[in-house]
Amino acid sequence: MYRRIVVLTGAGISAESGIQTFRDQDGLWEQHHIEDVATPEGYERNPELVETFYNDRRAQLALDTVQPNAAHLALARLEREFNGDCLVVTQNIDNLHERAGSHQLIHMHGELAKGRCPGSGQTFMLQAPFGPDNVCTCCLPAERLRPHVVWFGEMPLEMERIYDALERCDLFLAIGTSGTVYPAAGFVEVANHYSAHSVEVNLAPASGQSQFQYHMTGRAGELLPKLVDNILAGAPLW
Ligand code: BV8
Repeated sequence: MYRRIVVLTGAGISAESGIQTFRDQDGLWEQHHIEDVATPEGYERNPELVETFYNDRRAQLALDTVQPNAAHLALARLEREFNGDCLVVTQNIDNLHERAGSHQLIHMHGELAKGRCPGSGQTFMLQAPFGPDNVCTCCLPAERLRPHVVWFGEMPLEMERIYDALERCDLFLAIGTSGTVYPAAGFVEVANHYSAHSVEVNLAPASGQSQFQYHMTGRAGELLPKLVDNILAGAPLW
């Protein structure tokens, strides 16, 4: 039935792994001001505050209790067993998709596991928490590594590759994202424009003006395994 699938994931796919989302109850943006912790200006003003914000999230991700959930595993199974292209584009900076076994994966907003040299742009797997002593090895004098994270006002990563995949896909899935942040929130329009089927999986019922052709309401961990079964069986999704 389908040959090329693009899956966009947001914080909602990691919620069942115990990672807070941004805009749900007690979400991350309830405890922090976006402009203080997720903008270049905020980092400029108070790097320690931003480093603490990301060091705390790295520490949480390292907990044994935080593991890929059934939704991450279902997407990895889809990539393995689907007879066609399957690309996951995640807005999340956690590493749960990789740990579930996804390989065709783009982190369009960066990765918690990496630091970036502000001078050269080179990225490094982090060996220690962010801080004044965690510096690059590519510059003299060495520069303090910043989070390899796309902040508001910064260009998301691999956009050309993403738009190319969106224009060619015949199925676009959006899993656990509130569709509030651009350009990710605009991907469904591109998919629809190129006549793909568009399906949204979200805990909250679709708001009136949903641009998705089909909306599945419920937890991703519960709905995704069945949705993947149907895609693999070539069964109609609605
Ligand atoms: C850009 C960092 C252009 C990493 C994030 C002024 C200046 C510049 C740009 C702008 C501007 N004004 C507006 C913009 C555009 C801006 C934007 O969209 N702002 C919004 C607020 C209006 N976008 C940008 O700035 C982007 N860059 O536009 O660059 C440009 C052009 C030229 C030159 C230079 C630049 C960059 C955006 C990236 C920002 N970084 N994160 C980090 O700290 O994590 S955004 C952050 O929020 C996340 O990364 C994520 O992408 C985003 C959205 O969050 P969601 O993932 O959707 O999570 P949320 O909590 O919102 O929703 C969770 C959903 O899951 C809910 O719907 C819930 O119902 C559901 N759910 C919960 N549990 C479950 C579930 N679903 C299923 N199952 C469950 N169990």
